[in-house]
Parts: sequence; structure tokens; C-alpha cells
Amino acid sequence: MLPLLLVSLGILYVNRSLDFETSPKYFLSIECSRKGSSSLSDMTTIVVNITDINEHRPRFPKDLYSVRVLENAFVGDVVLTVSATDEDGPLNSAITYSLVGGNQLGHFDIHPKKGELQVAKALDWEQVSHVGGAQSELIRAE
Ligand SMILES: [Ca+2]
Ligand SMILES: [Ca+2]
Repeated sequence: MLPLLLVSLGILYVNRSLDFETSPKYFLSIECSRKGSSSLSDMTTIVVNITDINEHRPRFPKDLYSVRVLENAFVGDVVLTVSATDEDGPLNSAITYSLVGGNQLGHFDIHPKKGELQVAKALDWEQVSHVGGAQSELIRAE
């Protein structure tokens, strides 16, 4: 059932909640007729464009990614590519990735659009092992 309703005064009301992600556009056929005389009538079409609002946040498919990198990896090597999804329409689903934790030594960098985690500085297992043996990065999608 359509969430839009036309009443006899010719006023179009929202009858049920709208959802851009399900139905971004409606083509409504409207007829006007004189009571008791169906031959005297006319038709028109109303196109209703629903505007998307940003109500979904981007989400990573996993809470944790694990990857092994050799310490002789080159600067610029892509270690991992992450990809988040956002259920909103194109205007409200652009995703930006950023490193927000765990990168104290500046060894990694993330491409803000592609989600590619890259080696930004020569890795040194002995140096990193002093701070716990492994480095974990916190990546945010927004
Ligand atoms: Ca969104
Ligand atoms: Ca939306």
C-alpha cells in the first residue's frame, strides 16, 4: 500500500512513514471526475521524489582484522584493505577512513577513501616488540 494518500480536496498527505532506501520515488496517477458522470474526467501524474536523510552510520563487516606483515615490507606496501558499508543513498553514504589509535610510531597510514592500510615508515620488529610484540591499529569509518 502506498504511504501517500490523496483526499477529496486535492491535498496529498503522507499516510505512512516513508523510506528513501526502499522507495526513493513514486509515480502517482490521479483522476478527477464529476460525480455521477464517469465520462467527464481527466488524469494527471504526480512524481514524488523522496529526499534521503543520513540515518545510517557506516559499518565494518568485522570487529577485528588480523594480518601478518614482514618487517622488511616496503614503505607504501598495502597491508590490508578495509571496506565499510552505509545503507543510506549516495549523498549520505560517502565513507572516510582514518587511523584513530595504535599508530604511535607512525608506521602505518590509511587511504581515506580506498581504505588501504599502508606501510608509512620502515617496520622494526625489535622496536615494536618493546611495546607489546604486536601493533594494533584502530580504524574509524565515518
Ligand atoms: Ca550514512
Ligand atoms: Ca537514508
